[in-house]
Amino acid sequence: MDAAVRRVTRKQFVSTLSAALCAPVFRAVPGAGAQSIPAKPPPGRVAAEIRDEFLHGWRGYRRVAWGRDEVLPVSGGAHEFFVPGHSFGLSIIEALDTLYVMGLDDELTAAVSWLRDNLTFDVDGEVQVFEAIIRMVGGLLAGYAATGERFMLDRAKDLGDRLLPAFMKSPTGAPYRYVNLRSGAVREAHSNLAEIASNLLEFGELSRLTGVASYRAASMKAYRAVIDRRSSLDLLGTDFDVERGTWLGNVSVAPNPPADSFYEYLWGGYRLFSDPQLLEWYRVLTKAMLAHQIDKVKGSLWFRQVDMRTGEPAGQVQSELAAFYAGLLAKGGNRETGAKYFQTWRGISDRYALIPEEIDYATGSITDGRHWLRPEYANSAFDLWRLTHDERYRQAAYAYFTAQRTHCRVSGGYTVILDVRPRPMKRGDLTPGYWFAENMKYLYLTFTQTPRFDDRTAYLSTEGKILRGLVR
Ligand code: DMJ
Repeated sequence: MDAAVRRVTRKQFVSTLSAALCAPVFRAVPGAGAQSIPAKPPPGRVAAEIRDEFLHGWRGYRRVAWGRDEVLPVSGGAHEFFVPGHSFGLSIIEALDTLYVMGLDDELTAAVSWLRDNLTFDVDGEVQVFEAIIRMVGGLLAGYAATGERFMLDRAKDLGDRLLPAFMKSPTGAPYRYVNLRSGAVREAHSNLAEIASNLLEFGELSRLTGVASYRAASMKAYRAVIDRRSSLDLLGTDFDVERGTWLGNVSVAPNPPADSFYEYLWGGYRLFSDPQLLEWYRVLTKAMLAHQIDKVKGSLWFRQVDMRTGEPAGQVQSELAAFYAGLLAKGGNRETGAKYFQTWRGISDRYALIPEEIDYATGSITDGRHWLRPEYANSAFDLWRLTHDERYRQAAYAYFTAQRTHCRVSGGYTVILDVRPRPMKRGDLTPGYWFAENMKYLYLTFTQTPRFDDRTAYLSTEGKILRGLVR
């Protein structure tokens, strides 16, 4: 899948908004309602089931796509995520710390050995800066924390050095979207919030571990470039010209993509590096979002799109990717609002079994029926479980897990779904790397305790990388 397809742009939002006007009203899909999930799923048994399913997907990848970026589990093919014709073994990098916490040590040894022998970033190819940082820099840092293998830190640093020109060559400090790993040539000044700032956790850790300050400094400069241009209501736009330092449009789509992890990394950055500036920014921007964007429809809580200058409503579309925000709100101290937002998504999960990519909550219609094996809902269930130990979050996580097992499991692993409405659901042919990094890790850690994961100190990135809290 093309990298551009994965993130929902504001342009896509506008087009789905108009498409939604002609879409049918929400109807329950026959057989899609809440499954009979026990109120208290037995954690030991469930953790074993989750580990088994992770292994099923992993063995599918090993069998036909070992060393390639991502597996196509239905056709038995593979594809490269970043550079056509060149593999970084992305799924291996994505899986490292999941293999570790699940105690799959032989698999981890094979993964480490493949990376040691094959991974190089000296490639004459262009990568998307945001994806390279959250998936590969973050994955290697988590792999280093899990194994102590120094070469992983060295390669994370090498990659970080090759990505830095995207920040350094920008007049504002907000990074260009693409960089050539060998030449340092940059491209695409029209970026967005998530891509500009979802690097502070990885670059901050890289600075901490290497003693080189420039990575974290670059991330902070990128944040400042955008936040200094907030509106008088303390709202941000979504798309941003990193050369001119101007907004490309005035609509705040947060917490939807492509704004989502911009907010996640303010809180995460504060937690990891104790920087009071990040806490202040998080508080100011969150207060404005809660004041202007909350929308209550038939007992459910959503976040509407608004004009950043006036707060006037500009849309009522919600992406599945926004589901992460329930957990973030709770972590940041807005526990009740986070719990209500999670409840909203629980309703969608119960209705369709699997959460579709995008819905128009005003008309009650699906505007994009795909289910891309995304982890955001499981991520919030995990965050809320860690904070509250309320069994309802385990129950929600187990329902999500069993629905994926029912609808997405194929003999070659797990696949994305093209449409969640028909029965049987219409299947695609891809296991995204983040399925190995995120879904199965959040689910597993929701149901089990392992001495390898210190829940009190752990902090996970937007790609589910355990940057702090792994114990060797
Ligand atoms: C992942 O790469 C990360 O969770 C990112 O923050 C958003 N998109 C995907 C999963 O949906």
